[in-house]
Amino acid sequence: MSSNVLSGCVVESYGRRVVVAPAEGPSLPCKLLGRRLDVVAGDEVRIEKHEGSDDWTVVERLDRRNVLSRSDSRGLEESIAANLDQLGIVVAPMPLCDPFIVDRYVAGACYAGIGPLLIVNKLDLPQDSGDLSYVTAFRQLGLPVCSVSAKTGAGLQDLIALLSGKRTLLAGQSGVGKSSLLNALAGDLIRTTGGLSDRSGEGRHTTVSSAIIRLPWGELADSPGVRDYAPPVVPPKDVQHGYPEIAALAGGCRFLDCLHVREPQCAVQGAVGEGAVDPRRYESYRRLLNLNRQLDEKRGWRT
Ligand SMILES: Nc1nc2c(ncn2[C@@H]2O[C@H](COP(=O)(O)OP(=O)(O)OP(=O)(O)O)[C@@H](O)[C@H]2O)c(=O)[nH]1
Ligand SMILES: [Mg+2]
Ligand SMILES: [Zn+2]
Repeated sequence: MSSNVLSGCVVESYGRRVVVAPAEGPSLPCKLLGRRLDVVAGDEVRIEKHEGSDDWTVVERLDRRNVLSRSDSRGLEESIAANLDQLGIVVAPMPLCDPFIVDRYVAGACYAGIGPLLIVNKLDLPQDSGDLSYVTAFRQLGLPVCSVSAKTGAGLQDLIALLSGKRTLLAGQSGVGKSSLLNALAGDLIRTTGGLSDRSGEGRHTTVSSAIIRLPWGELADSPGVRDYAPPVVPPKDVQHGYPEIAALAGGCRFLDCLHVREPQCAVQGAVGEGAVDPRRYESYRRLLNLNRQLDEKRGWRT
């Protein structure tokens, strides 16, 4: 039996169903061959269609340059999107964002070798709509930070400069305006947006799938809003690599395997005491160290 074979990039992902954009021609809906194939938006794949059939099947995933992943509640690693150049972490004054989630996204991006970028949306809202004071610490870290309004278009030119020539995944809590930003940047696009819930003021989890949009100046991926984000489990000694300002000090610690918690002559604890490391970020590092251990234990119980 003869078959057609193509390769292309996964531009939309709905679990076991994906849409693949081949190098030429229209995008094709495909199903995944077998349960074990881990394929997400951004993956390069090989697809096949058998003679007489209308259905394309993803038969193989090609090598990944990188993958952004998360831990599920059992500590198991789950891919989010692959072959990214940048992670755009979107926050807004409303709904109020948890800076610890931003920290963990930055950590997840660092683990994966993907550059993080902080996008502060809803610049048009009054100054007192929500506390954004945590943003300063990220600026001081040297993280690119861009303030924009998807509604008025303010700051979008600066944002485009940061996104140009790159594939960026937009991630963050529900309702911060990821889909609105995509629509504003892409002009007449199609991503559905939703309001905030009247009762809780949280987002409505409007977007349910990840999709990559190809624009003349770069590629942008929308993703569903999260309630929380936990990076994949790593060895305890590597948690610090999610906090570049902490990892940078580790060379000054007495012990090579210092976790910067209770060890004597620890350069990190010293720097926190002197105010050279943001105390909230240090607290966040310790929380992730704990979470990482808990998830590792859960993962261990399964195997
Ligand atoms: N004032 C103001 N409102 C905005 C802005 N951007 C988005 N919104 C509103 O915020 C709400 C949520 O926007 P979405 O784009 O659906 O948010 P999302 O991050 O995609 O949410 P999920 O898909 O649920 O993760 C909508 O009511 C938007 O109109 C902005 O720049 N200013
Ligand atoms: Mg959305
Ligand atoms: Zn230390």
